[in-house]
Amino acid sequence: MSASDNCLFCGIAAGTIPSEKVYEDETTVAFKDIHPKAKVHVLVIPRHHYRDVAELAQEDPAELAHIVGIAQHIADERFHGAYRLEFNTGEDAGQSVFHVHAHVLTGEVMAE
Ligand code: IU
Repeated sequence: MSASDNCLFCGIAAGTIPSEKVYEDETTVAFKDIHPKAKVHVLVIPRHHYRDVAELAQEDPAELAHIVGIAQHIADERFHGAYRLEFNTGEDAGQSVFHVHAHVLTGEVMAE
């Protein structure tokens, strides 16, 4: 069994688990976080399973750059290009889903 067999976000990427998608292309999916922490809170994920941003950066840096570009595009459309981008990495940093995801927080002025 591979790491992706029981992965929630692999299911969302494949469309077998429902989500509110805001963007998708061949390699990447963006969908609304179910517990939004900002007016706009979108998760951007590669379709391919990587555990965290460190593994993604190592294995497919072009995909990481693509994810940043999608975050920028969402913020350009929703909030004049201003956004916060978070990759929680490791359980002690708050990572709870071990399929890399960028939190894109935007749509309102953010406190520090
Ligand atoms: P974290 O960085 O791994 O803690 O982020 C996981 C996020 O996934 C968190 O913000 C959840 O609200 C979100 N999420 C989701 O959008 N849909 C789900 O079915 C589940 C978690 I489980």
